[in-house]
Amino acid sequence: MGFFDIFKKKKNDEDIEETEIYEEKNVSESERESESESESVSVSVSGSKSESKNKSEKEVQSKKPVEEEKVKKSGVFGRLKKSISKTSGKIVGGMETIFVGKKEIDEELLEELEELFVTSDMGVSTTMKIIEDIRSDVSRKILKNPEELKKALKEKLISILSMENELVKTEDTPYIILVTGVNGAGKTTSIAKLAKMFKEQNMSVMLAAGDTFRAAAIEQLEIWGERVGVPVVKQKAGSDSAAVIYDAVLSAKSKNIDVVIADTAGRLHTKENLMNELKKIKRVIHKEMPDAPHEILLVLDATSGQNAVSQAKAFQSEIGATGVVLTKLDGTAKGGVIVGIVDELKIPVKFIGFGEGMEDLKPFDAREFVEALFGAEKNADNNN
Ligand SMILES: Nc1nc2c(ncn2[C@@H]2O[C@H](COP(=O)(O)OP(=O)(O)OP(=O)(O)O)[C@@H](O)[C@H]2O)c(=O)[nH]1
Ligand SMILES: [Mg+2]
Repeated sequence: MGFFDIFKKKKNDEDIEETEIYEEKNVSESERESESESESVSVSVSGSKSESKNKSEKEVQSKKPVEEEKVKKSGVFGRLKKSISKTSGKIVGGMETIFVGKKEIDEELLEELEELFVTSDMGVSTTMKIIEDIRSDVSRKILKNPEELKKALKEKLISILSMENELVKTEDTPYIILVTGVNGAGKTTSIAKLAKMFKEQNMSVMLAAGDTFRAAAIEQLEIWGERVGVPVVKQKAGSDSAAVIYDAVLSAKSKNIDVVIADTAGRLHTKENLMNELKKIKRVIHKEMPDAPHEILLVLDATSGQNAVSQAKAFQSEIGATGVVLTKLDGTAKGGVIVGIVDELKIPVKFIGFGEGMEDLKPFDAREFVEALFGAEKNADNNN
């Protein structure tokens, strides 16, 4: 199943308008067949596009030609690796420094590692867990030297971060994503990046300017909407956020839009106001569509380190979150916070943001992230 296969197979295939994607993209017959083993169903995109009811599901998978995808992937991996170099320097560079000249794993080494992980924003409880595991493996002679320890730590990080993180699937359309988070976390920018990503998956997108607290927030979303080429539903500043988002849901329904991404305020007069507003938005959407919002994404700024964990705790208990978008991983050494977020809060990280550009957001992949952190090319690094 692909990350973006958000629509479960509908009960009645007749209801589904399939869109001929491959004709537009000029993909050869053989490429069509080699792609996509996923059994998910095609997505209703836009009524105006040509239909092809008799095409098999495979044929209408919204995927790009394989080669193009590969090139893109390796480009993204390179950028990811570069952009998380400060976090990598802190965690992996720090480990290298600790390991210099060490022939065996002693208590001093474990204490130094413990300090390194705590100061890398992984969080105290997660750090303690990792160190305890290592201590036990050392005493059972599973880990015998620092080289083995380094490999074990890498696998440990992958295993902590490897949490099921595909987007929640639904039989409904439109798919509703509510984007929350404190001000400045990167909500609006991430919404634009997400909209672009869904568009590239051949899904139609509509944005809802639910941050009605500031006029500038509405304008900012409109500008992004224009750049990405997606419609934005808005009202004037000061209007009811839930009403704006409700309008967007109705409008998306009537226009057969696939995905609605709703912006929300990051700050109101009080934190209580903010949480109440978010709860109201949830209720209003839920009334119209019982399974929606399908995703409540919490946007967290990696540069805020452990503060991001406290924010996540607050949003988690007040409104629930189906996933985290961790932004600004570029230019910070505090990216280790991702380990604490997943381990302590058990909220999956669904996307990571690593730059201000439109391409600087991607679905989170634990192994890829840790490989990037350890500076090794994915696949080139065989079994460690
Ligand atoms: N370097 C970097 N900057 C980012 C990233 N994501 C967002 N930003 C920047 O962070 C700043 C705030 O982003 P916004 O998207 O406006 O944040 P917001 O959560 O919508 O903020 P409010 O609307 O004030 O609640 C902007 O200058 C963005 O360009 C990222 O991944 N990396
Ligand atoms: Mg904003």
